[in-house]
Amino acid sequence: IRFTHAITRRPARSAVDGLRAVDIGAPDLPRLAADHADYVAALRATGAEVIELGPLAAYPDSLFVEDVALCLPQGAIVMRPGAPSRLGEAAEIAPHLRALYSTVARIEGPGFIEGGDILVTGHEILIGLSERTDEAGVDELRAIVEPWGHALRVVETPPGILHFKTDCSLLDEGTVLATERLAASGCFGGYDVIHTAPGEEASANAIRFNEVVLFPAGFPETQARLVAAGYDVRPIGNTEAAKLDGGMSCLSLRF
Ligand code: CIR
Repeated sequence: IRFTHAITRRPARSAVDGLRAVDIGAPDLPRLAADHADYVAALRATGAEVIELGPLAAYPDSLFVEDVALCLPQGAIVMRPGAPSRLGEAAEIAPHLRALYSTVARIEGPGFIEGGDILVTGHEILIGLSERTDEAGVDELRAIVEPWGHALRVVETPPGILHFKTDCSLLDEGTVLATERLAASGCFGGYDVIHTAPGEEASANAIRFNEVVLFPAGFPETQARLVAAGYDVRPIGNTEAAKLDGGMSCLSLRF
């Protein structure tokens, strides 16, 4: 939850063509850009250095940088996205990671793994298998990070949920925010869990970043639960990224 850096990528105009499970219309580009700018400002306000990468027209989903890498203290790992249209984003992020890290590993395949399925907590790395992340991808990641001292635990992302972290977030080393449907799978044994309020499942994807919690605006009951638990909540507009199934965690790499 303590970070000195974040990497973000500004949305391209092609974001209107981004992947979405249910089409409720294309994101409004000016609003998407404004929300993205608010997000970057909130990260910067904590004192972190935010590296803003330029838009990539060829990759409509490239604003969701979280999916293409995993940043750990020992090094960075370039992921291998399970969405064919996103595979090329991995090569785009790699040089930026090499500029920041002396160790940059890469998932070579044939497996797939996306950062949205990976929750790094105070004592382990939780990975949800999903439509985007398979056993072979996890095995390859394990071979890289176990020698670095990380324990991996593999769980299932419930069907119909894009990524494991679509439905959960880390609030502090031992506390998660999660939907009831995900917590019901039993994957958070040993953690304190704050549930999203009924009907506010779309607010489960938040991020703890230094002293603040970046949280999608428009989910008052869940926000009140976080405030009552003592968190400093910064609501950020997310209506447009949400049309592409994106949320707070997807928009940055944090390290
Ligand atoms: C996708 O389907 O890949 C994008 N439209 C959304 C990615 C969201 N990323 C995340 O949850 N980490």
